[in-house]
Amino acid sequence: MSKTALITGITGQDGAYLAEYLIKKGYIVHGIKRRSSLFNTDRIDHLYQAPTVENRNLILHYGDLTDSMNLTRIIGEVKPDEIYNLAAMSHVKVSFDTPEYTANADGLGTLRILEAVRLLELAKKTRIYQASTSELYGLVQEIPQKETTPFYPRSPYAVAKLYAYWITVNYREAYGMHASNGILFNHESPQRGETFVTRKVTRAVSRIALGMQKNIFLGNLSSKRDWGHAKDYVRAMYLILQQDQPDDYVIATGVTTTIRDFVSMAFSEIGATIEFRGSGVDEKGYLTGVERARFDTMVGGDYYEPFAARIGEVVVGVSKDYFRPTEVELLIGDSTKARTRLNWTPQYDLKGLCNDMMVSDIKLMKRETYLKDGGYRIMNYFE
Ligand code: NAP
Ligand code: F7E
Repeated sequence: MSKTALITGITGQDGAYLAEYLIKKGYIVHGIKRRSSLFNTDRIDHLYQAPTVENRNLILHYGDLTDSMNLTRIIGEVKPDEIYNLAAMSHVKVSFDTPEYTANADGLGTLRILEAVRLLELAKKTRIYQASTSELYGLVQEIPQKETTPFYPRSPYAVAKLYAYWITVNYREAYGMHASNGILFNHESPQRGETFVTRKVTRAVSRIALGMQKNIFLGNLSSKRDWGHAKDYVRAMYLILQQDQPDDYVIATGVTTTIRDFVSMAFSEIGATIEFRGSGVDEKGYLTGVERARFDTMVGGDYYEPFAARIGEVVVGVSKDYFRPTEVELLIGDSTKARTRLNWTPQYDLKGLCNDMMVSDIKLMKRETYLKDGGYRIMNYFE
């Protein structure tokens, strides 16, 4: 008998990778997607099966984490073996603009799922994975951060996720539910949302290389993140739910890097070197050189001359618009527990991740016509 999983947030980065992973393992996957005035299923279109297909292994339901009755009905109908609660308003900076909604979706949304499972008397059958986050550590109390490190959230997003973390622990202890938190550090991929910093950078560097954009403006270049690949991290989610006992696990690479160094790394993927000069909002990144062979391989010989002509120019700027009211300056995770108990190890290092994203974005930028919708996409750079 195939196992049945229900994924909230299936249209997001992690939801899409997890759905693909579970389907390959023989699962029947149900996903909750929000109604949108535009198509919002790009990331899972390759997995989609029309309702007319018999014995489907991917079934989508309309729903929302703010709608208890909807969630209870879906969980009651699907009676999943496993629920992966990945849905969230996941952008830290946007959470300062939409704090109440973020608390409702990210905090109470988790409670709605746990309570639905309990009321439907599925507590003994259904295992629950809660998408917890390294943002819980915020103003870090220990370096590196592990499962026992005290939390100190620094945004409405993180505070909402703090509630979600503890309500998951509470339902586990109060009702004996198999409910676990994955405390995942930042993970990225070619499917990463365009307004998170790594993807913003790989998209922009690709467009600069192709002559479609002059420069990129960023916020705090000095904050440090422990970045892994989403493909590795969804594997950890699955492993957490396969354990006999529910528990909480840090998932991280153990390597931390500044935003500034990630920008240099993205440029070096196309053979270019950058030098940063100045400080604070006056800091700028200058294009100082380009290695022809590497550029030709990654981008294409046709684009070399106009790009090389820009040596000496500013390609990276800083804008105060991208700074947050309170920042998380340093994240670096210690995932010893996951590595020993789950036998989890990441396959990608940061260079491999950056290469994967750059190859994908150069291809994507070459394909898309930005004359048509460029304005709209450039607007997104301000988030
Ligand atoms: P993402 O790409 O932003 O995806 C979020 C998903 O949640 C999307 O499918 C989105 O739908 C859906 N969603 C948002 N609000 C919803 C609501 N009210 N009701 C139902 N669905 C809703 O995020 P991700 O990077 O895949 O992250 C997955 C989860 O892990 C999130 O909970 C995030 O907070 C958490 N997390 C992420 C990271 C990371 O580095 N990626 C690290 C730690 C924890 P639309 O597609 O319609 O917007
Ligand atoms: O920012 C700095 C920014 O938005 C990373 C979410 O998946 O991971 C993610 O949250 C850093 C911050 O991710 C820009 O100030 C500089 O220090 O890519 P981000 P995040 O805030 O770490 C955690 C684990 C989650 O749980 C979240 O759901 O980069 N930064 N300049 C910038 N960030 C953005 N977005 N844009 C900039 O221009």
